[in-house]
Amino acid sequence: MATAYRICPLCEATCGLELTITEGRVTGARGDRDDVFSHGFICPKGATFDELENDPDRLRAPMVRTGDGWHEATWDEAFAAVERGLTAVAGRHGRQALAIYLGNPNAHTLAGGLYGGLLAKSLGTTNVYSASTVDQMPKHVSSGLLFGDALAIPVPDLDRTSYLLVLGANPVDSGGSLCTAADFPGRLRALRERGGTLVVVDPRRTRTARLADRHLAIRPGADAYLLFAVVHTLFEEGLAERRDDADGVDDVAALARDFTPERVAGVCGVAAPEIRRLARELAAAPSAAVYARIGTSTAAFGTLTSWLVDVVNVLTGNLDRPGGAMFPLAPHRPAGARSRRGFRLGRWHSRVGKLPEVLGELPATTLVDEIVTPGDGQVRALVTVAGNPVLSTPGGDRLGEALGTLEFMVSVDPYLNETTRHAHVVLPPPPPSRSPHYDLALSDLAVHNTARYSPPVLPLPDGVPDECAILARLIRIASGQDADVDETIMTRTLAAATADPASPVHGADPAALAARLTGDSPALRRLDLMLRLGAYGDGFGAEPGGLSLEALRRAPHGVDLGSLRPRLPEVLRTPSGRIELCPPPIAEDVARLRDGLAERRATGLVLIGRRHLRSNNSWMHNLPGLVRGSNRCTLQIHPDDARRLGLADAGTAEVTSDAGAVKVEVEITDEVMPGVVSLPHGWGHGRPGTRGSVAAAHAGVSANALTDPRARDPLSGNAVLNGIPVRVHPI
Ligand SMILES: Nc1nc2c(c(=O)[nH]1)N[C@H]1C(S)=C(S)[C@@H](COP(=O)(O)OP(=O)(O)OC[C@H]3O[C@@H](n4cnc5c(=O)[nH]c(N)nc54)[C@H](O)[C@@H]3O)O[C@H]1N2
Ligand SMILES: Nc1nc2c(c(=O)[nH]1)N[C@H]1C(S)=C(S)[C@@H](COP(=O)(O)OP(=O)(O)OC[C@H]3O[C@@H](n4cnc5c(=O)[nH]c(N)nc54)[C@H](O)[C@@H]3O)O[C@H]1N2
Ligand code: SF4
Ligand SMILES: [Mo]
Repeated sequence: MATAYRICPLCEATCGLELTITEGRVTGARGDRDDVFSHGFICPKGATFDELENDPDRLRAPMVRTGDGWHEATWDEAFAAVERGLTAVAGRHGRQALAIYLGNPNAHTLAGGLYGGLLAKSLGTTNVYSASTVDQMPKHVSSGLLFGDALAIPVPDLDRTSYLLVLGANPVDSGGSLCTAADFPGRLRALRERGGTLVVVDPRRTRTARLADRHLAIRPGADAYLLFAVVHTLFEEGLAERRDDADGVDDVAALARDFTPERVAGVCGVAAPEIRRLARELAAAPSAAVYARIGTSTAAFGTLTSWLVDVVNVLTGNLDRPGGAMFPLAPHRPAGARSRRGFRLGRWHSRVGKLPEVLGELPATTLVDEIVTPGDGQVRALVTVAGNPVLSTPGGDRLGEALGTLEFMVSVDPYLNETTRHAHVVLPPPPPSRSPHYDLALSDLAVHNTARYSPPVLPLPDGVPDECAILARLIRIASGQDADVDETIMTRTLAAATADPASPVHGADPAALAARLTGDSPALRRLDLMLRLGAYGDGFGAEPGGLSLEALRRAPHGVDLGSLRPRLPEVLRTPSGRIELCPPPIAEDVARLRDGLAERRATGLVLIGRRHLRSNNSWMHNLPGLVRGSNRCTLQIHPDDARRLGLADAGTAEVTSDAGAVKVEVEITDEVMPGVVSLPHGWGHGRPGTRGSVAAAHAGVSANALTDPRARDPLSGNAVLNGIPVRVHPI
């Protein structure tokens, strides 16, 4: 028996795990007490890491589907089939007929971070889709417009703030998102223990809300109104701070004029004095941060809400100061100012719906239109990597049918699930213990700067590629070029660094530096390069004691790089070099919000989602240790609504929306506010051709049969997943 350390890849909290290895298998997992970031914290998902590793339904070899079903294939056979499939479609219909969907776990793997974007580019198509447009795209748009960098997302300085306002997030169950913080519950308790205040705005009294000083039950979709009224109050009461480095403050004040607390109270279901109190408390607190997440971004006003969060942080003087909302500095990022390229939206549009591009992507909810609508540029082949859009995106069932009509589909995924069952080739990455790990995406969002690297804990069988190698090979196939993508990138990076007078390697010989990179794969050499040229790097010797891959190998519990530090103006990439507090595309969208004030309120029920600690989107329902216990795919409804509709607890209800209908078990609880029902997403298993015996026995229904694929936030193209009008009847 041996122990090994590995960062958990299952949610954004990135806990350090201590794995037990017995006879070449992972047989147990617990929290690594010495981990510099998580200090021993673990949740039930991390604790079932061994079940995930050893799941008998997990694919161990590539699968190729022919007329008579699925066959195991060698890696060479499988890649050859992919090459034939993609080349044939591109030859017949052009590259625009190729599409790619990148799913959420790409944010949690080294492979996704290093190769996901490159794979999309290598296909030579604008049909690029990802889970970002059913998630956080509004935040990218608001950061892009405010700060000039879509990836510059401020996070609440959780450990030092004295006031935290949380909207539409339930980090006690989700682990936190766009705010990487292991042991979020402990950090929230610590906030209260040091005398700080926690306020949670959510239609449900979640486990996070239960930790709070106050819980404000808001009508779904109304957060932009609430925050605008906070902004209004800050100006009206002379509480708004004016920063020297922000433009557009007066324009924001003018826009906020109509949104008085009294006018928005009805829309929000939150009383005007409560809203004024929020504004006053945020302004008066020694430090404060507003943090909003998926309940606010997967909404019709997602971008406006994401923007207002940072507007409040700016106006209360809390942006970029300790205890406020701050910009992390990840170890693989170089410090210092960068070019002020700014951010542009809508550089191209989708063929069918004419929807604008954002960050090189089109809305995931329009992928189905591009597949089913004939004409030049119709999508005929699809690559999916770590995604299950059939369950995860609105209109998923229709998408599933459309996938069945594709001429070719390849999925990089360890499971045959609701999406990958439609593929012709499935390429399974090895279980996580056999791949190296470094959090490229999530280190940019961490509430404390650390550097942590996990080498593979167990060796790969001979001839089996890890996910980095799988994606690199797909890039070679898709681009039709033999050039090594890693070499190209490293050469380019070193050439730029050695030519840059501000770089520690200025004037050095690029080839000599390349020869000094360590790591036994191209992916790891690229990581080494990023770390060494990064903000805390060794600069290839220029900064003794600095970071490198080797240094991180010697620190299995990670390296602590300290609390977040103020970083303005270096993060700003707006052409003006200033914070653009009132960007024109956002200001224009305020008219839509204002119209909503005048609209007559719908009086029926609306649907929201929810997450459970023991679940992870659509894909961890096959682990017995996680699905054990009572049914979790229930429709939560308030006792008053249940009584009115004649619904019984544990009875069955039919839920109908304009998009579809499901039959589901009823759970009566006053955790949800009256007028709101809640159903978790990611269920609806047990379909023919899938392989997940445990998941099939806990099938549930898909919430995305009810969400409407046409409902989007116009600026970001993000799907609206909450606040869906529904009708509920007992069966
Ligand atoms: N256990 C577990 N952890 C996960 C995941 C999982 O599926 N399971 N998924 C991961 C992923 S992909 C993500 S993106 C993150 C998400 O992390 P979070 O953003 O924390 O996600 P949720 O737990 O869904 O919390 C969203 C909250 O928004 C509320 N809400 C719904 N509509 C509205 C609204 O209009 N306004 C307001 N103010 N609130 C609203 C819901 O009631 C819910 O409590 O979690 C990640 N972590
Ligand atoms: N109604 C509703 N819908 C939602 C949401 C909601 O709150 N409500 N949340 C949305 C959000 S925030 C998100 S992020 C999306 C998620 O949407 P998706 O990313 O499309 O879906 P997941 O369920 O996360 O599926 C992940 C897939 O990755 C595979 N996988 C797991 N680990 C790996 C790995 O290491 N490598 C590879 N190659 N594959 C792997 C799994 O087998 C699974 O097939 O769902 C969205 N859908
Ligand atoms: S909280 Fe997230 S990172 Fe930590 S053990 Fe659980 S799933 Fe893994
Ligand atoms: Mo997500």
